[in-house]
Amino acid sequence: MTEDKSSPAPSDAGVTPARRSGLIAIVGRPNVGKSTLLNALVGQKVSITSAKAQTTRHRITGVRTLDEAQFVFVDTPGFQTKHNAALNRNLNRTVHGVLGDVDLVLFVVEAGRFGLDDAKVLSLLPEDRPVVLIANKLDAVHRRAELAPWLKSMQERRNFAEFVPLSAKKAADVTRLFKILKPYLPEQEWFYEEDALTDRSEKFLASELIREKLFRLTGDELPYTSTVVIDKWEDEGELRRISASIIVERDAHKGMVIGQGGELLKRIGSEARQELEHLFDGRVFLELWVKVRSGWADSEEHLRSYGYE
Ligand SMILES: Nc1nc2c(ncn2[C@@H]2O[C@H](COP(=O)(O)OP(=O)(O)OP(=O)(O)O)[C@@H](O)[C@H]2O)c(=O)[nH]1
Ligand SMILES: [Mg+2]
Repeated sequence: MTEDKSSPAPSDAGVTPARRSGLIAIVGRPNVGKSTLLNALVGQKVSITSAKAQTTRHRITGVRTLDEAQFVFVDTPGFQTKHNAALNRNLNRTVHGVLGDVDLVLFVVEAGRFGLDDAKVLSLLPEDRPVVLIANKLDAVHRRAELAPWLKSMQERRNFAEFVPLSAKKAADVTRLFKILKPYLPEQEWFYEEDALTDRSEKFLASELIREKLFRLTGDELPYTSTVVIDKWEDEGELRRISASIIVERDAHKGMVIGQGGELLKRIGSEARQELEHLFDGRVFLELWVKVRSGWADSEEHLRSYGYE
């Protein structure tokens, strides 16, 4: 519970607006920019992003409190329609789980595009909740004239509460989005402290940041079924000593991660370390290993042991 410093004295009643708070799910097919949007809304990176599809694997809560309103956003994995491995079933379960108890849904698509995979996600959204259509990557749309008929066609797909074309990478667009969303938050007490950013631990954020560098620095040959686990974590005053393993499915993948003369693994480690030091505002000693566990992404047991809910 948040300490209630700013609630009005009885004589002020009616002057200070009542507190609002709500749970807002961010859903859409892979790679439409959900996590980029979450980070922009929170004002700090709490969810990793990459040009590869299927970057996000967990539900990640990001919190932003502005005046009397606390926005609790939940980033979700891009909903899978193609593959059916245990990992993908797990990701889809996560999306379903989040949709159960939200106040509002942000359905993210790429502006000007609506495919079968988008339609599949739309069909999962609860009928009885307001859904805001976010048409992201507006900066990448060169024929603006075609957007109006596209938006009109979107109106026929569902009774959307709002239509918001934007770019998650433009600060002014994100500010505008807060104004649009605020009226949808129910009047109720906040769930988090005023300065909370996420419900995730330092350990989780560290493993995710390493995975982000892995995803960003390796080519498309490395299948998305690689993951990162933290093996050891020691705090020595300001210094964090972290030992982590990158888990891949095959020996050949191990070589891809390590690179010629170990160069790539070094770069993954050094970029991850720099970002972790910035995030934790303290020194980090990071040791990285690469291990082969064939079939981990297809085994429910392995998934659980690697932290998949
Ligand atoms: N041009 C442009 N690119 C964007 C924008 N938002 C996100 N991107 C890019 O789109 C790619 C995917 O972004 P993510 O935020 O990882 O997408 P996601 O929907 O979370 O993807 P998954 O977690 O894999 O489902 C990245 O390369 C982003 O930089 C935008 O507004 N404009
Ligand atoms: Mg994501």
